Amino acid sequence: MYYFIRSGFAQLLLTAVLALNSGFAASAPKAYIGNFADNTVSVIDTAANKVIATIPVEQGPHGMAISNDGRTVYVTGDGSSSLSIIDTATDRVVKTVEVGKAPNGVALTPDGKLLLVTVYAEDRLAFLDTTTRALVASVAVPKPHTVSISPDGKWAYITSQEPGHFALSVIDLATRAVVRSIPLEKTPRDAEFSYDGKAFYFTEAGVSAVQVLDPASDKIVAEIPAGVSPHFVNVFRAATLGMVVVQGPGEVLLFDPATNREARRIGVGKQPHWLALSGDGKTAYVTNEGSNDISVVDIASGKTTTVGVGKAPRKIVVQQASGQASATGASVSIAGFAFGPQTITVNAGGSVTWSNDDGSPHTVTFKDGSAGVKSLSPGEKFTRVFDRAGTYEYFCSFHPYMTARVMVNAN
Ligand SMILES: [Cu+2]
Repeated sequence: MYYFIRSGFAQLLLTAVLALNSGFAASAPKAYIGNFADNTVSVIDTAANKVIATIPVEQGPHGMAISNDGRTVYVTGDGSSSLSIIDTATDRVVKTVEVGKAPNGVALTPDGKLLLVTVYAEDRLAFLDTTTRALVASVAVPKPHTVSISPDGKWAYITSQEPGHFALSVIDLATRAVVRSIPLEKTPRDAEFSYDGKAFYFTEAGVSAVQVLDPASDKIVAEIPAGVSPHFVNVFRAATLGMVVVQGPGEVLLFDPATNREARRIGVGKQPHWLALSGDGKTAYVTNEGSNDISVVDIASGKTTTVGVGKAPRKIVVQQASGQASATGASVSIAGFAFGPQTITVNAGGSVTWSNDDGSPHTVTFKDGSAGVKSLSPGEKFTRVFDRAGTYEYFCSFHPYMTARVMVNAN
């Protein structure tokens, strides 16, 4: 009898633990969608495909970016002069920053230290320090619309929409100066570097094809016929095929980046605007500006699920960390006496590999005393698998100011 009661108590404890675990699962990757016409951001739980929060932001949410650790979302208010900064832990705006009139596109540098903001009505590109959240620089660019940064962090390409002088403005991020301008005949729309930086894709108003530019020569090397009004285009790290959002027919066009040939098409909602990919590369999230919803696309099967959001959804970002880790294994680079990224997220069972890309030896020492590495020489690697959910703080015992963490999500 006593044993029986004990057993019942154990079961109660187990239930409590399971409830906690499902709480973790519910906070797995979220998607953030800017609703241009009602000045809100819809938050979707990608596990349930449900809107779990609606966040008021500045007028005309337009450009969006998410930090590498998935903790911060940046949204410009096209009809304002502000940038809203959302903390994804609470799904609230934690700061509104004055950046200049009619801010459009945004992009984070690969190290996450700077956010570049195109300030359309003031003909300039603003640089925001993401730590202090203060503007630190400004570079003149006529009617700047979108901005894309090369994966090596050296260049920013900006679509410049000044009538009669359409161009891609190229900015050297080390000197923060426009170094050249690539003239275009038509108004440039979206423009993106591929994940490996080998190609640069862009679309133009009135042109039914994607332009493929070789960033080494700044020459257009191919065109991908897309149909009426191609808008967003990119080639993501986690997917083998490139993706184009085609507004006229309401489709996602998939293409082979090696040949620039069409692979297939998947129908989505009305007047699709933008696309974000899950970290594992399996699911695309497409905003449908004309039907006030998003299409959740299973890329392998082409099956889509529709989720209603606010009015005129345009941009979308999706938390990447956990999924990306499970697909490719997460990696941390030790360079310049720092761990990068400082927070890396994996799913339980996922691995993290540290590479010493620095000139001196370092350690990976966990505060809880669990398995790390006592000395990692330049060029060496260390991998650890994380089976249990939790936050693992670590540092370098040679240089204790070098601190970082691994966050492990429950599966
Ligand atoms: Cu060190």
